This record gives sequence, C-alpha cells and structure tokens, in this order.
Amino acid sequence: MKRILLSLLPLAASAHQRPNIIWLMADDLGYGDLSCYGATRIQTPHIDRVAAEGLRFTDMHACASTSTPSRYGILTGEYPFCHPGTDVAAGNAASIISPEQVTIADVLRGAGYHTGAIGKWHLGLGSRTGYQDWNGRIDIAPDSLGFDYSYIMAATSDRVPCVFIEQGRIANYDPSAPVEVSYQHNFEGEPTGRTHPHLLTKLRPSHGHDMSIVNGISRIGYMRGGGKALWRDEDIADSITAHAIRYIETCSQSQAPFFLYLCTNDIHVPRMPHERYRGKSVMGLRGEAILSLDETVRQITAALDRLSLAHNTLLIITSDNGPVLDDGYDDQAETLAGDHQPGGHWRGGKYSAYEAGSVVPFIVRWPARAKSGVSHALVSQVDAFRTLAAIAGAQVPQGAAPHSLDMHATWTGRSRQSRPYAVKMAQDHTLVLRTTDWKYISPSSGPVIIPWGPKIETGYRPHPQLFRIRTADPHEDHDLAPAHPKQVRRFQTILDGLTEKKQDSIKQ
Ligand code: NG6
Ligand code: CA
Repeated sequence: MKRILLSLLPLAASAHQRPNIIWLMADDLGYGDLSCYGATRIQTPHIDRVAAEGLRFTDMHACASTSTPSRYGILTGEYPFCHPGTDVAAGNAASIISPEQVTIADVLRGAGYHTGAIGKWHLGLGSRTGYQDWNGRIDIAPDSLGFDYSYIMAATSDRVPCVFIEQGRIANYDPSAPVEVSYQHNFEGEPTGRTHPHLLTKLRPSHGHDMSIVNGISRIGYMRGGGKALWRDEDIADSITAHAIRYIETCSQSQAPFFLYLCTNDIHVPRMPHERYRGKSVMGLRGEAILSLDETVRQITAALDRLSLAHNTLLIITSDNGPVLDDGYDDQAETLAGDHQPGGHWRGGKYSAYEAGSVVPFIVRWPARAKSGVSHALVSQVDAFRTLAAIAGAQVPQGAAPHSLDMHATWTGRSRQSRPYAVKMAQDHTLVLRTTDWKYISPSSGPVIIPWGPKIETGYRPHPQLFRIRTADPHEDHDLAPAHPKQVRRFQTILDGLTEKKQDSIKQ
C-alpha cells in the first residue's frame, strides 16, 4: 500500500477555489512547430489564443528527448535515468511505474481531485512484459497509478496493439477476434509490411515499421485479432478529444476539481490525421497533424467555455520531446517542410542531446490566478509533480518526487525565478545539464548522426562539451569546454551525484 499523508497546505484556499488541471501534451511537437513560437508555414490559431491569454515559456525542458522517459519524469517527479527500464517502451512492456510508487495522480486524487488519463500512455501496462491479459482485465493499468478513469493507447500509434484500452480492458472489445500480441514473432498466416507490401494502402515505411498491418499501415510488433476494436488512424484524434470532453463534462457535474492528463497521438508517426485535413497544409501530413492538434485544443477550450470552467482551469499545453521529420514512414515530411524549422532556432531534434531534443513548447493558462505574457525562466517538466501538488494544496509524501521542485510562482508568472539547473537525457542516455547561461553535454561514445533513419544530429561527442547557450551560442556551435575546465567539472559532478544515487538505489 502506498503511504500517502495528504493534508491541505495553507496555499490552498477553500476547496472550491482549487483549479481544475489539464495537462495537454502533444507527441513529438517541436519548439518551432506552432505559430505562437514563430512558425510561419503553419498556423495554429487556437493554441496561439491560449498562449495569448496565458503565459508562454521559452525555456521549458522535458526530462528526455523521447517519450517514455519524458513521461516518466512528469508523472513521478523522478529523473528517468535514475530508474531502470525507462527507455522507449514496447506495446507489451510491463508497467514501468510500480503501483507502490507515488504519482502526481495519486497525490491529486488523495487531495480530492478526480483524475483521468486519456490518450497516449507509453509507460507499460501489466505486471509482466508479454503476459498482459489483452482479452480480459490488465492487472496494472493507470487505475493502479492514481487515475480514476483512463482511456489510453498502450504505447504509440506505430506500435501494436492498435486498440484503445478503457479502465484496463480493450475498448469496443470484439469477442470474435481475440487479441494476441508479440514483439518476438509473427502469428502464423498474418501478413506483414515486409512480406505483403501491396497491402500497405495508406503509408509505407521508410525505415523499420514493417511488421503487422493494421488499417493499411505496417507497425512495430506483431498482433492478431482486434476486429472492431482496432483503431482507424484517421479517427484517433477525434476519439481522444471526444473522450476528454466527455470526461470534462462528467467532472463538471461534481463538486470535486479534476486533473486530466491528456496526451494526444498527434503529431507522432504514422501521421494519418482525419480526411477532413487532407490538403489543408503545405507541409503535407505532418502539417495536417499539427492542424488536427490545434483542433483538439479548439474543442477542449470551447468545452471549458461552454461549461463555464475556463476561468478556474489551469490549462497546460506542451510536448513530450522534440521534433522529427522522417521517423519511419514515407509521408514526405522532409520534402514538404520547406524552410520550416520544427525545432525553432535550436539545434538537433528528437532523440538528440542538442537542445531541440528536449526544449519544448510550454503554455500555461489559468485566468483566475496566472499572469499572461512570456516567461524566459528556465523550467523543467520534472517540476510538474510538486508544482501541481502545491497549486492543488496537496502535500507530497516523503520520498516521492525526489527531483521535483515547487515552481508554482514561476509557472503562474508571479516570479521570474529559474530552476538552478535542468537535467535531461538523450536517446543513448547521454546526460545534459542546462543553467540559464550554460549548456553542458557529458561525453558519449554514440554516433554523430542518428544511425537508423531520421536525419538528426545527436550532439554526442567522446569529450565533454560546453556552450554559452543563451547569451552567445544558442545553436551550440562553439564548444568552450577546453577553455572552462572548472565549469565542466562542476557540471559533471552534479550529474555524477545524480547517477551515483541511482546506482545506490538500484543496488538496494
Ligand atoms: C523509434 C521508432 C520511431 C518512434 C520512436 C519512439 C523505429 C525505426 N523508430 O524506435 O518511429 O516510434 O521509437 O517515439 O522503430 S516516442 O516519441 O514514442 O519516443
Ligand atoms: Ca514523443
């Protein structure tokens, strides 16, 4: 059993003033992908409106440049490199967060919030990898991790199983088509993208993604069955948004505030947004997926307005990691990007140690209490835990959220105070440390360019690198490490301190 001692802090005014909280997180949306962050080849008027009414941050750091570790950091308040097994999870991976761990959902639920997780999950499910009961009840689902309600995709839309899971069971379950999943072997007689490329009617892989075929698109991993429960990629955004709105409507009828962890599939590959967006962006499917994300925001904000909830709802819009153009499907994202810079002025992209991998859009709107404008404070998603807990007036139990700081004054625009430093992890586990002025990348033996397909610079070098990130060198071109050995030692010592603790906790 989790030991959660929850009490209301003085910060929390009376219960009815506590805000609803929506953490709306896109997938692989880059710093430069929104018009309010400078994009010109795409317009995102609905997200821009939230940004204009709220606070737009220019220096928010995800915990990692890929999804699973980034999400782990948000929900647990612990850096993902301090916990074993947080790499990009397969669709049949066991739950990475154990039910004994305290999540932000546990803390908010304990403080009287109704809690929901809708959309992409990607943190594993069940107690044993490969042994989930897909045709019954999955034993560890978000309800074991603090969420009263969940309607989720197990992993990503490019990974099997291609079904939604509601309250631990496959939604729209089709008893005539039991689901089987494997990441090791195909099921006899089932076509794959490799063996039956003529069945790929919607998208072809550019690298990987050549296993089971669902909806004319081949995926990572093998599955059989599903029948009417299988998703149609074109409907994923509408389904997630409709469930989110239903959730908000239901919660609006109760006295209790709600916390909605709402994770879109947009704009991850395979990008196959609804047909109504076809031809609507000069950037092709990747642009259309951004339009679909903007439409989700339009619908969510319209629902908040309609239900008179907007004033006291803390709405956060962000991304799990940086952008990628070709992430494994021939969707012409590279050619049609033109002069669009998905990572804005930052170097690199998804997976990399360079800033575009993990500096993400971050918009906070809370009309009742937060200021509007632009904040250049250095902030980190690992602080979601203690910051949201403070805003909700919930106490964080001892031992939980070890790396999270209460940054509510900064997140609501009442302070410009930065974090002392932000730490994040690249795809090969290279650690990066940022202060307001410096950027440090620890040595890595990894390749200079991502080797499996995406044309992205990793930022990996066998020696330490140091950049004057804000004042002189936002593009990480001039390595100052040789000239500043003391600074290098200082930052490496901080990282060593974090990873030594990790070794200790793994040994215990
Ligand atoms: C990679 C996939 C990529 C994407 C990524 C995870 C291949 C070749 N590439 O391994 O397409 O799924 O994992 O993305 O399989 S994330 O945003 O969920 O971290
Ligand atoms: Ca992602």
